[in-house]
Amino acid sequence: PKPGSRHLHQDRQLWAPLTLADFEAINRCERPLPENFNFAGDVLDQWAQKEKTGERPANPALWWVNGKGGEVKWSFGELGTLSRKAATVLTEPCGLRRGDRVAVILPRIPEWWLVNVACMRTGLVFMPGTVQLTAKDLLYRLRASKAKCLVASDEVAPAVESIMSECPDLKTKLLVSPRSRHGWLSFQELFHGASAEHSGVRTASQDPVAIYFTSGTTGSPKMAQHSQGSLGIGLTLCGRYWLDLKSSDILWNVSDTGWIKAAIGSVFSPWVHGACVFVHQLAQFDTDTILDTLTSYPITTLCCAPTVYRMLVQRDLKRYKFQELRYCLSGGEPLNPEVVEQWRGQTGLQLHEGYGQTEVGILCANLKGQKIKPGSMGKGAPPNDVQIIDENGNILPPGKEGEIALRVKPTRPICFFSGYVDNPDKTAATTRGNFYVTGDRGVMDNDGYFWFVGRADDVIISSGYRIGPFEVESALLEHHAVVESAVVSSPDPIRGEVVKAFVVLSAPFKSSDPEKLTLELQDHVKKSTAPYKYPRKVEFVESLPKTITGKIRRNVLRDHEWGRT
Ligand code: BCO
Repeated sequence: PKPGSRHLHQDRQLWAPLTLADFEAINRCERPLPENFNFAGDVLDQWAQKEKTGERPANPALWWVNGKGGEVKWSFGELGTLSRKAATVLTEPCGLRRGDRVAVILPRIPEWWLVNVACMRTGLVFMPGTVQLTAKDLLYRLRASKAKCLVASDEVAPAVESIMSECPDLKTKLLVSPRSRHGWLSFQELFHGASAEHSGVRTASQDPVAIYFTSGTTGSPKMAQHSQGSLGIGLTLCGRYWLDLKSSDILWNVSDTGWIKAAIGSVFSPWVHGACVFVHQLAQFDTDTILDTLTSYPITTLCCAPTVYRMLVQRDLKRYKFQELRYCLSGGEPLNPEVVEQWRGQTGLQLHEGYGQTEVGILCANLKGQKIKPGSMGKGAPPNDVQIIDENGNILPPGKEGEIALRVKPTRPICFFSGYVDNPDKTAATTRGNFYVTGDRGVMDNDGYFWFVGRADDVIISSGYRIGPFEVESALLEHHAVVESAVVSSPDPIRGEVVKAFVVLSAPFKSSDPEKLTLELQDHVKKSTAPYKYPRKVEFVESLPKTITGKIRRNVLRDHEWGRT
C-alpha cells in the first residue's frame, strides 16, 4: 500500500460496516460523520457481501443496454471485481496517485461506471463531462483543474489531441474504444491484463470524490467539489424519501454522464440502497426509444428532466404498456403543472418533482406519500432546512418572494459541497448569514411547499442545462459578424426556456440574409462551445440596453421576452 493508506480489508476487521440506518442517522446529525469513508469499500462491497448471503434480491447492480442488442448486467460482486481491475489500470500503467484529478468524458457506456468506482477506490478525483464538450471547453477544464489523466471515447479524441500541447499537467490519455489510437493508452487492452487484486485506499469522509463544472452569470464555469461523504452518505435520504428506492428496484435515470444528476440518480442514491441502475446508451435521444425501453424492461422507477416528460406527453401514451413502472420523478428544471396532469392522466402515475443543484444535491422534493400540489417543487427534502430569505439573510414569512436558501450554519448538511476549487471568493459569495443561497427565487406557502419563481441572476436553465450567458456571448463574439451580444432566457413550450441572443452586427453584415446568418451563428456557437448552449433564438438589433456605466442590462431584454414590465 502507498504511504498513508491502509488496506481496506485489514480495516474491515477493526470495525463493523456502516448500515443504512447509520447513514440516515449521520444525515440527521444524530451521529458524527465517520473520519474515514469510501463509497466503494463501505457501500458497494457491502452489497456484494449481501448478494453472497442472499440478503439482497438477485437484481443486477448495473444493467446497461444500447438498443442494438448490446447488454451488460453486473452484480455488485462483478462490479467489485471489474472496478478493482479498472483501479489497477489507473494506478499502475497510468501511475495515478490519491488526490490526482481525472477528467472522464464518456457517453453512457459501462466503462463510465467502472472508472467512476475505480476512482473512488483509489482516492482519485473524478471529473465528469458531457461528450458535447468542444476543444475549447476541454482546454479550459484541463487547465483549470490541472487534471493528470483524461479518459475519453472516440468522439472527443480529436478535440483532445488539438489542445494537448497546451495542457502541461495532462500526463495520460486513456481511450475507451475497441480501436487503438496513436498517443493514447488503450483502456480495453490494459483492463484485459489488469489484476483484480487491487487494495483500495482508506479515504477520509472529507476527501474529494468528484468535481463538477458549473456555470454562473459571469466568467467560465466554476469547479464545484464534492467529498466521499457528501455524495456517498449525503444522498441516502433523498434515495429513500424522494426516489423511494429499495434493493429490488430498477431505476432508470435518463441523464447525461456529465451532470450531478447522473451522480444522484445513476450512482450514489440507487447504490446506497442496493437498487439496480438501469442505463440505455441513448446515443441519440428520441421519445420512441424511451417508450420502447419502458415497455421492454422491468424498470420500476423513472427519472427524467421535465423537457423529456414534455416531449413524452405529446405522444399517445395509452398505447404503451410499461412493464413494471410504478414511480416517476423529474429534476433539473421547473416542471409545469399541465405536464404533471397529462402524465398522470395518460399513465396513471404521479410525477414527483425534485429541486436541486450541483452544490447541494436535492433541496426540495415531492416526497413519497406526500400530498402533491402540481406546480410546486414540494417541501424541504429531509434533513434540509430550506427557507426563503431576503437580501440580508433574514427568513421571509410564507407568501413572500425571496431567494431559496439552505441553512448551513451552525451545522453544515452532509450533502453540502466542499466549495469551488481555487475560488474562495466565489465560495464565500454563496453564503448569506446562516444560509447557502441558490441564486433561485421562490415562495413558500403556508403549508411549507416551495414554488419556483426564476433565477435571481442571468443564468439560463434550458432543458435542464444550466447555461451561463457569458459563455454564449464569448462564443458569439468570436464570429466576425458580431460586434456585441446579450444572451438571455426566452420562454419555450418544450424546453421551459431557451437561449436567446440579441446581436449587434458589424457593418459588413448588416445587410446579410437574417435567416442564413442566424444559422451560421448557431453553427458557430455549436462548434465553439458545447452545442446544448447554442442560441435557439437570435434577434438582430441596432443596440443593446446599457447602464450609464456601459454595462449591458440583460434584465431589460429578459423581462421583455417573458412579457414582464
Ligand atoms: O435540438 P437541436 O437538434 O437543434 O440541437 C441539439 C443537438 O442536435 C445539437 N448537437 C449535439 N451534438 C452536436 C450537436 N450539434 C452539432 N454537433 C454536435 N456534435 O445540440 C443540441 C443539444 O441539445 P440537447 O442536448 O438538449 O439535445 P436533445 O436531443 O434535444 O436532448 C433533449 C434532452 C431533454 C434529452 C436534453 O436536453 C437533456 O438531457 N436535458 C437534461 C439535462 C440534465 O440532465 N440536467 C440536469 C443537470 S444536474 C441538476 O440540475 C442538478 C439537480 C438535479
